Amino acid sequence: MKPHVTLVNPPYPRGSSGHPPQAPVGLGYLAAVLEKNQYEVDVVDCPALKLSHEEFRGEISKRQPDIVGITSATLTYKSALKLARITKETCPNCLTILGGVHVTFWDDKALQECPYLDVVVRKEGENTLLELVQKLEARKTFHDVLGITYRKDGEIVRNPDRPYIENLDDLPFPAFHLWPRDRHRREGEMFNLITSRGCFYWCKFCATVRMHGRKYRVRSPKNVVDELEFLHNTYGATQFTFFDDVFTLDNARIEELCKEIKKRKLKISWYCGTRVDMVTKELLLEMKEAGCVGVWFGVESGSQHVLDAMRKGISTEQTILVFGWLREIGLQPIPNVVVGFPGETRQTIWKTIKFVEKISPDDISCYDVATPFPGTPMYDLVKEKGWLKITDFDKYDIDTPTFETPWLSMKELEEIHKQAFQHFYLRPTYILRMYAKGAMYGISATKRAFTYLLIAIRSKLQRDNLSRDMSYAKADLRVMA
Ligand code: B12
Ligand code: SF4
Repeated sequence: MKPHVTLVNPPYPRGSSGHPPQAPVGLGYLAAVLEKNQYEVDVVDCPALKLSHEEFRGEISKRQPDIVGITSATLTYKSALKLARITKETCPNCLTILGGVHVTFWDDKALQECPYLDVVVRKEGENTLLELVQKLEARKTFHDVLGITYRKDGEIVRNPDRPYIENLDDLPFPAFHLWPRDRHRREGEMFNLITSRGCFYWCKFCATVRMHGRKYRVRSPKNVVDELEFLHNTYGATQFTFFDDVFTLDNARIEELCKEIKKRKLKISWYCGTRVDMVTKELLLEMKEAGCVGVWFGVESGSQHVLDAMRKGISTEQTILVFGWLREIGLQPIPNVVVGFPGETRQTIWKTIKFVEKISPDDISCYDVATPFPGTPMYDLVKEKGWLKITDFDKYDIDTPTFETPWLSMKELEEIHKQAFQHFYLRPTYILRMYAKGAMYGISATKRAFTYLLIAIRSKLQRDNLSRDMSYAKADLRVMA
């Protein structure tokens, strides 16, 4: 009999900042590959359905799968382990598998920490999961499957890595039809796509490049636009986000992609993210003509010294230049900024705050708190130096300081992180500008600025969890849009 597989997105830990529900593309690919091979697959997306761990127990008992595959980032790791326990308590014969960016670098520890977990899948998961399911179906041992870590006779065994998928066009489109779309629609429907995997760069805080490889693998423009068209025709989708780490790493590919969108006359709008040294003004113009409305950039810091320490490989001058181009062209520039990287001082963070205000975006995506994710050189450094103070992964939500250095305490970082938001949104020039934008472009720009302004004032008065409020506000604003 063919095994029945349930894929699970775990609940966020209580108190951590939430997100509007979004179908995880990684799980979507895993489900699509299994479906393509005629396996029965379903999905339990706990954040989208607002399911607690106990409610998950009911779901799994109803479904009685043969295999449960759970995804997790560092923040949801403990939550994922809880789901593995509940699964084994409810279906003792079910094989429990955990995959994703966190356990790729925490594989042996995950198996030590959780006796209810059978297998960890490291790095890219499509072919590894498929092979595991095929082995189970054939009643063969899975012990020779590449890319897994598992327990054998009480010992933990780590098999060699599986080579990366070379041609991403070979993959089917993510199985979004398995997601609770009503819920997504209510939250303002935005479809996420990934058109490339891996990166050439080697930033010290980045887990992704260590996960998906230091080689840039891409889908062809035709394959990407086929997916856009499919989502448009099937679900009426008009808004998309390309969640690639460096969407424009290959400029020629993006030019071709834009031409293909225009050729097919797709009436869509989209966001993407990239690096400031990977765009030209001409490319940005072409992107705008093809429906691009905003681009977020890893600006990271306003201090060249900190950028160099991160091994980011960009200059603050490049950021100023590119943000100028975006404003000229009429694209929304969104900076991603990290505060508290090892070596930061109060002075360098204030330099960053001033820098962000100088490049003057309409919104800041967020000021992330530097968080040492396992698998990154930053994690190794703070561990080795004895700076790591918070080892509870439920707190790794990029809003909460987790380590302190001789130059910056966690208390100082927490304070300055809050001040950064307040400083940005409470500037009279900003308020006036957003008011004018509202007059010019409609009420939503003013509404957005006003909401953030209220949050900043409230947080100044109450000193409460500003970041959580910010992400709830973002969710609310999407519903209002
Ligand atoms: C889109 C995105 C989001 C979206 C959607 C989440 C999602 N899971 O898709 C939103 C906005 C909700 C989000 C939220 C967060 N994110 Co995010 N996000 C991303 C981003 C940009 C793309 C994810 C993606 O689609 N990748 C492409 C797919 C193909 O790869 P994948 O997800 O890794 O999945 C593959 C493998 O991991 C594996 N796999 C994954 N799960 C499983 C399960 C099984 C059973 C198996 C067998 C295999 C397997 O197979 C998949 C297919 O090959 C990544 C960066 C990146 N490039 O991955 C960051 C990233 C995953 N996010 C990150 C962070 C920090 C967060 C937040 C903590 C931020 C916050 N405070 O809110 C939360 C936590 C989310 C969570 N559920 O835990 C970090 C995670 C680092 C870490 N070690 O935890 C990343 C790596 C960014 C970075 N450079 O640091 N995120
Ligand atoms: S942060 Fe971005 S540019 Fe740097 S290594 Fe990671 S994916 Fe590449």
